[in-house]
Amino acid sequence: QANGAQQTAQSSCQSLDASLEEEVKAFLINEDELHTYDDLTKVSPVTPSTVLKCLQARYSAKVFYTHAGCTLVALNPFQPIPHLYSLDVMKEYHCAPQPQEFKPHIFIVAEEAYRNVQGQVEPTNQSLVVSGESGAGKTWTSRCLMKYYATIAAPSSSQKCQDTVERIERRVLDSNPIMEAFGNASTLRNNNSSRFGKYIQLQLDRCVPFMLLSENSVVVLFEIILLTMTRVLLACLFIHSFVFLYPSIHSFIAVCCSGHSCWLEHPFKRISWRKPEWLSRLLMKGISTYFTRQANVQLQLKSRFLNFHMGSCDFSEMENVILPRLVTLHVFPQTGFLQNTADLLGVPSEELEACLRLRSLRAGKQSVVLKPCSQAECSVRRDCLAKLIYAHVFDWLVACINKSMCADTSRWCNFIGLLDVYGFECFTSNNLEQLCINYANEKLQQHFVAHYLKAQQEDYVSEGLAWSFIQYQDNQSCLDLIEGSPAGVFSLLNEECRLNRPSDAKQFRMRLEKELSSNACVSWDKFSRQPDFTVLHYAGKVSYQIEGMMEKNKDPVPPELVHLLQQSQDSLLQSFFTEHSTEDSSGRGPSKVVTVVSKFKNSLESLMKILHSTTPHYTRCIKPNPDCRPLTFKKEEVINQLEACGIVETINISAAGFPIRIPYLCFLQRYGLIVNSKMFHRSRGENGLDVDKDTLLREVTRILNAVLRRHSLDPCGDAGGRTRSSMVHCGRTKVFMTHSMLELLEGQRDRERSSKAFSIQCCWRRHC
Ligand code: AD9
Ligand code: MG
Repeated sequence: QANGAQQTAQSSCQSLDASLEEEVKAFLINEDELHTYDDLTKVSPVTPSTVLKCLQARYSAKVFYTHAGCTLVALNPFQPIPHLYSLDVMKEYHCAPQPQEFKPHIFIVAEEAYRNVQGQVEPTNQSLVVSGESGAGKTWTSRCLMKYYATIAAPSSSQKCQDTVERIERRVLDSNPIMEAFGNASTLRNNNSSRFGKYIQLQLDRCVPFMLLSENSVVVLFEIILLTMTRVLLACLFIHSFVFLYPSIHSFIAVCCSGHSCWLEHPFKRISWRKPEWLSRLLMKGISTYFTRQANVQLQLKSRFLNFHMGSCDFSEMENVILPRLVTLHVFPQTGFLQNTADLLGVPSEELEACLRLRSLRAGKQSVVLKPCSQAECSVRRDCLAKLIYAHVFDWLVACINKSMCADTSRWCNFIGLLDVYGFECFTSNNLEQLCINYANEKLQQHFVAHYLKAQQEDYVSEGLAWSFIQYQDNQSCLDLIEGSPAGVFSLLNEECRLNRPSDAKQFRMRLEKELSSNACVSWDKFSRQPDFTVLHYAGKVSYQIEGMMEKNKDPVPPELVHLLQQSQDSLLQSFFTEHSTEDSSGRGPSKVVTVVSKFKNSLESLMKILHSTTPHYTRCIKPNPDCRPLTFKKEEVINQLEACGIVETINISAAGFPIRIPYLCFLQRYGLIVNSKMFHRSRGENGLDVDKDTLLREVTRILNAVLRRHSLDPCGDAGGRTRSSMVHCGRTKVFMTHSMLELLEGQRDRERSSKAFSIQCCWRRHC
């Protein structure tokens, strides 16, 4: 009898434990099950380390996508996973009535945006914002998204439609290798690193359903909004890493064309496609002449600098070859090179030499004096010429692609925009490039936070909760520090540049300190060898060197160079500079300097305007190890990125509100035993619980009040102290609470359970 009672007591405890464990999984962390958490916000408690553990477990289980509330986290597998992106998978997500119920995937994001943009009632423009550090997979993800849209647009019906779609798909996808060829480079962090930010609009004609595309109903519009950076970044690459540039910018590797076909020599693969019309025009227009007049020079360059794979394509048989003048210009000191470069540019060699070696100074009103430049100044001029041409070629290429895609901006279209920008950067030495990049990321972070809070707000409002109690850390003061006017780093930098006096880094640092030290986001290291300032970004601290910042900001273009290129025999090159003003015609001095940071800020403002007018979808790409090794997860690497891309910040925001949300019935099932609720036992019974919401709410409130009273907390929530309202709120269907309230409930529940187990044991002993 005694044994029987003991067994009954034990088994009832065991079954209680087993069923409770089931519920624990619903909202408390269970290490063995970590990889099954599809959404990081469900991991509880939500801390950087639990998030990290969860991602690691998923990565080991080869699960690369995870939701984080309204964000998707994408871990880079660094190896092809073909089945993940197959045609069948695309169709599955596209055809599902509720794709959100499927496993997290980039296609869920794509499909959601696609359905929103077509919304029958009120279609809205969509933005897919892909962020992450260099090599994390942003460009890959953007390509995936474009492929998805190109694929799902394929109609099942007529052959004619099929052909049209294939053409569209080809046009959309072809633009990628071309843009990458001209705008990507091999860097230490990523051998196909994008050196420009792009916002691609997939436009959709409102009148034509996406599935029945007419030829012009979907177009790609490239908005290289952050292109200004190209020159800045190139400047950095040129000056500091001569070696890295050459085997890098891929266009300088090759676009090889012959007849109707062309090949792009990509670092990983050779891409061939039918020569698009724009490229034929480009070639006919004679851009090739810049690069090809001296075939022997190219061959020399090829063998010397370029990782050039010609494959089956015979160099001498090529109709046209495009190679960059940048490369030719950088081997300038070689014998005969001046002549070759001048030939390529279609300008007299003596004039080219004069422009590079001599600076014209105005002496009085009429006369001009020519002053020889130092060797360093000559190099700056040479680089400036290269950058200038490159920037114009890039702009022009983008315009060509847009034209070939039939982008009709005048027609009202809905669009899905893809944003692929450079991520937050922090190197040992940071300068204006990093300040601009990190400023852009601050702006995007602010946009994200505002959007995320809005989503939270909507949840609270639909649950009938007030919103005002949410407090969160926004990054406005960091933005004020950078873009504030008149006292902000950019304004002060511009002011300094406009004074047009020899730059003095130490003096400028003193000025910054005087004007900005009231801002808590900046700090000063008095002992640093180089003058610098440290900014506390949302993603971490970054120290910026002041030396060289002013020059980079001015990014001066010697007027002599522009005049020279305006005289070029090549009509295309000449056309690049027809509108380029250097001086006002009266000769009263240089026209107003438009600095790099002003241009950058303006580009960014246009981008933000577009983003604000669209519904955003965020994807955060994570690079799991620095060496791009397949399926390798380095915790330190990932946690840094989680912080840098704001996932931890997102968690903090959610922690500032009521991150724990438990439906009433679940709550009752778990904590009902605290007040020995009858409903608790019924809710756990076979027939479940069938009560109205008010009764449920009353019972939930009884439990909450009991726990609060036990801890001498005021359940009525009056002013002062920790009141109930600051820890828990009851919505229409869920209980919203803080982690500390959860702890109180859990503690109380544990005590109740052990005292119950104890009384069962006592009862059993008494029985004995
Ligand atoms: V940068 O800021 O332009 O330097 P991205 O764009 O973030 O950088 P990219 O998309 O170029 O990185 O990805 C780097 C490499 O990771 C790619 O070349 C792929 O080899 C690899 N990658 C990224 N995502 C995936 C994926 N989903 N599956 C397989 C991937 N490989
Ligand atoms: Mg990229």
